[in-house]
Amino acid sequence: MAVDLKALSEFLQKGRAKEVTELVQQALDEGMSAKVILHDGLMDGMNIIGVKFKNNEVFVPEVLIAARAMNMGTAILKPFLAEAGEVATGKVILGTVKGDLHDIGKNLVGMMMEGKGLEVIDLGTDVSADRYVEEAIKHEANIIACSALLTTTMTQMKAVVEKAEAAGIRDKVKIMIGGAPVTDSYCASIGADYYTADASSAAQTAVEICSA
Ligand code: B1M
Repeated sequence: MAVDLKALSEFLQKGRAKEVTELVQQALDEGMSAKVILHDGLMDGMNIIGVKFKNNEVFVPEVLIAARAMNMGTAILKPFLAEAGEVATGKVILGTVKGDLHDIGKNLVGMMMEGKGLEVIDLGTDVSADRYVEEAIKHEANIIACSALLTTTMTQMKAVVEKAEAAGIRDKVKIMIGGAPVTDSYCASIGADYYTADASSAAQTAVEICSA
């Protein structure tokens, strides 16, 4: 019987990692597209958790176990999320900004970029502006990519732009930003180079930067 993506979403909401990974694998085995599994199963579940979290119907521990199940599910999808098409070369320093521990969106951005052939140096979460810049210099990166999920931490992106300027690398590195509270106008206001709304367009933009 075909995998029920609603069931996948519900297992994710309950943080049932074992069932989530089994259903993701089964859906792939049945030939379902990785994008459909991601959007209609895993992300659907995480969106529902987000609404419940906001309404105080679930709390941090439940969200954490759901996030763990999400990361385990997306890890299985990783090789299949790579879109066919152009393959680019270039280096990206990726991380979630200082004070911010949300990593699911950032991980998706990394997977999509790797799928396009880019080398991604993932610094993880809670990354200081200094660290982004140090690593960009060390690896001679083409791009610094910053993710933020909190209105209180997105301001760190401005610090990254300023540190890159102060270190004299601003003309060598493009700064990409994204995450739920981030917008195009915020990007322009802090002097970053590109805002993209989702992981797929982030990867596409990174390819265009590296091919230019
Ligand atoms: Co948090 N949290 N959280 N949380 N959490 C949000 C973000 C929130 C909107 C929930 C809510 O109130 N509805 C709210 C933020 C409110 C605000 O600032 N406006 C919130 C809050 C308040 C908090 C805490 C402060 C709660 C507390 O402790 N009282 C706390 C902060 C901790 C910290 O970071 N210091 C906190 C903690 C957590 C957990 C640890 C429990 C957990 C994170 C676990 C983890 O990531 N490993 C968590 C989660 C899971 C969420 C929600 C439910 C889901 C986020 C997520 O992973 N979404 C979230 C509610 C929501 O978003 N609906 C919420 C799925 C993911 C695929 O989407 O990350 O948006 P997203 O990524 C998207 C795009 O944004 C984009 O691409 C992805 C899609 O393709 N994108 C980029 C992301 N980065 C990009 C970079 C790019 C380009 C695109 O270029 C570089």
